Amino acid sequence: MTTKEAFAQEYEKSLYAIAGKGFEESDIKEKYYALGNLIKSYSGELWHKTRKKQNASSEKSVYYFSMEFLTGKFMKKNLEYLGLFDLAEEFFESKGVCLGDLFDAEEEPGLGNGGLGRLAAAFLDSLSSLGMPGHGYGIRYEKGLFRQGIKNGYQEEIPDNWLVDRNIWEHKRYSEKLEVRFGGRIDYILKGDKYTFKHADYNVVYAIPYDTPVLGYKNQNVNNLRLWGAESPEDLDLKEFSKGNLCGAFNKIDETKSISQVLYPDDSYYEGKKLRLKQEYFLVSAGIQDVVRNAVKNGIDLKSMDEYIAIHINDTHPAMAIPELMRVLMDEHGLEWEDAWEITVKTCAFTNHTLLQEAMEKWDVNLFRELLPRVWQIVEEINNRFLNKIRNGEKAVSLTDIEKLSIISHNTIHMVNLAIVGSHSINGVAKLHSDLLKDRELNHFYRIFPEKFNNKTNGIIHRHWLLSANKGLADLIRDLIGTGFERNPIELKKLLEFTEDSQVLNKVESIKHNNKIRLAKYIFDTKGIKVNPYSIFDIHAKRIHEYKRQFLNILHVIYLYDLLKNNPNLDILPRTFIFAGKAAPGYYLAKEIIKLINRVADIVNNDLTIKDKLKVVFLENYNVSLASLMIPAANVSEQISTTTKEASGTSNMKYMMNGAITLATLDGANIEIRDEVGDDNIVIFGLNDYEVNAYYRDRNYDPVKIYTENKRIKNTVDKLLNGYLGDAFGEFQPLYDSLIKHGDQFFVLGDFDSYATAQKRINTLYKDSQNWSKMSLVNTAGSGVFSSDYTIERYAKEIWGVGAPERKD
Ligand code: 26Q
Repeated sequence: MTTKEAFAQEYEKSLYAIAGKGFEESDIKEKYYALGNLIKSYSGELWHKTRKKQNASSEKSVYYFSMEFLTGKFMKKNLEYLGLFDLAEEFFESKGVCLGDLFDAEEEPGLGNGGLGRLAAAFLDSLSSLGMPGHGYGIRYEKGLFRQGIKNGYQEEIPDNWLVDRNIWEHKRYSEKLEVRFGGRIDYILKGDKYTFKHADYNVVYAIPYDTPVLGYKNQNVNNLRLWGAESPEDLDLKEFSKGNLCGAFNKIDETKSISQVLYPDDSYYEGKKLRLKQEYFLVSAGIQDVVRNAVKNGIDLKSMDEYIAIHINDTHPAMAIPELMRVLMDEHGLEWEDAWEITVKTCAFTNHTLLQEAMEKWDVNLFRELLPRVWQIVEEINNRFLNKIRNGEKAVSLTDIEKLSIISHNTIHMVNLAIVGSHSINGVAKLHSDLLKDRELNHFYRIFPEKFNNKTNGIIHRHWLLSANKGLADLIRDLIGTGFERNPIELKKLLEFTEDSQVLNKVESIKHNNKIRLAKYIFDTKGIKVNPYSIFDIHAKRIHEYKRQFLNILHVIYLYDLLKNNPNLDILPRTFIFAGKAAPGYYLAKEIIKLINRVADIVNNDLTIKDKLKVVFLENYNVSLASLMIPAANVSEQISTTTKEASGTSNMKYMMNGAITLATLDGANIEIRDEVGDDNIVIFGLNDYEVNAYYRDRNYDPVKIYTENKRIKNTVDKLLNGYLGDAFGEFQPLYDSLIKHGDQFFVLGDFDSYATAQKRINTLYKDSQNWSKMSLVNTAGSGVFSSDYTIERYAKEIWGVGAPERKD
């Protein structure tokens, strides 16, 4: 693409343009901006060409609507995808600067909470890398997910001011701004013999697009991630200003801007907050208006819009895309209800990411109607027509079913019902999850619309988690099976030929060891804790939640520690338990779990009598960058959610790809991982879905009985209260109570023995290092099926009706 000399010259120019400085005078941030700017000049031309090609073609485009896109940093990825990484590295090395320092200068956009946001980013990457026209719509939050600090063992939330300097990757396109309308009233106007609706007295918010190029992997394709920022059309209030009320003069502007101020930090608990509703409608209205505007500009007849456009709704958060598309088609383009409805259902598809009842979105009718009067009317009409249809349909539907199916009931709008009724497809994100949706949670809908339900197991970007994050392993794989797996990760299966090759197995072990040394250094630099890279690195990193059961893990650590204290010569291999993850700021018990982990870490790490056989580390501020350092260093991947609670999980796939052994319940995609690698290469424990469901059904789970009858469990749990952990003020009483007084909703005690046995098995397996490396290699070999490229190919074919380019195998 470019030569070394040309690159050097262009970089010099870019530095002048960005900073007005030469190489020696400029600081690291300026060097970073200049390189970002240069990368943009390369990708910009490809972006332009892609757009031209897409606008001229009749190929169907996908628009992925999501309240979250957790992209991670851009610089390293863009260099890799343009094939410029080596050149850039060489150039900066020759100047005595480490390219990694430029990567460190980039602020990481934290525009997502966890799995759902990361999946959205993976899908954009795959769409672009497969050369498909697929674009993202989201919100440009001024403040991303809070940064996590730890003070006295407790989580501290620090605002994430990621835009405080500048974001070199985005392009503000003010001239393409759109109006989003809130509040006001609806007037009915008779035109001929037809009533039309006129929205009056509303408040306007400007939606300003900020575009970021999404590069495909070495394929010249560049798609778009369009994030909307809210601005006020009003200037400061001059009346207030001239009265000297400076604050009052800015009130309205501030209120408007607040829509894109901050990402809600909850990922599993829903609260009906007005600001969140405003955010969701803001995204949906701007996005839908933009899609339709583009379609019209490209000469698409809106009556056949579904042949050219697919809209994907990432969980219910953007489900108002359905009534909003109806509104735009009818009120702005004059379509009749029936036509608009047919187009809407054919265009929209929806993914569900959770079975947790407390995470289901519901809106209070009064709040909704006041804020979105026209959308409310449309939702009400959708519901009336739907209920009429099923009442008069062929299938008999009971009254209880009608109540469950209704979009509106008890003065509440049920967003999942709206999403299903208004889409042609609803999918879960792993086989078990999709089956539970059909058979249990949404069975009432499945009986009416069986054809809408399908499964699309999640996927991950192997380009990031293997090629980029674990260069050592990627190089070994290239030596063994060539480069085909880079574009076709299923070829990783070829590694199975080497499972008896001790030279290869030794290399697998030494690559893992080097990754562990790298993580150990980070742990020492950030926490001052010395960990032994020869110990088993056992990692549990994800959002902190009762259902993800970090509590079970740390209770087991307490048990192990006690065993060791009583018998320092106990035959166990040295183990380092590493945790990371953020708790929702309002989630009291999750924060207590963090405190407990840190307390146990303090005690264990400072106890000389156990001879370094146990270390516990809590790494702060888990994000994509930290995950990229941790995952390649893991020997054991903790995927221990209460069965049926984790819809899929995606970190489970990243760890196996990097050769960690999964310690898991048969939940979410863990089941599919087991199916890939076989029972010998994974360690499974715990209640299965039948047992969990039977407990829920029969209400006969009795944690108090387990506690009183099982000495080992009682001894361990009692340590939460009896001063063993040096807690003078009954600090851990709420955690104790969650098990003993409040019914242990997540079966921590029910699974404890089985977990302890599984951990013992890990210990035994690790003793045979050749066999462990073999298991590790089998896991990497089996990980190819979890590439998000394949997931996207299935969405394209089975949901969107988009022609994915044929694979050349
Ligand atoms: C909803 C309303 C108000 C405020 C916040 C929210 C909200 C925000 C984020 C609700 C849920 C989320 C995120 C959910 C999530 O990340 N779910 C995970 O999705 C992954 C991708 O499919 C799955 O692998 C995980 O199993 C699932 O937990």
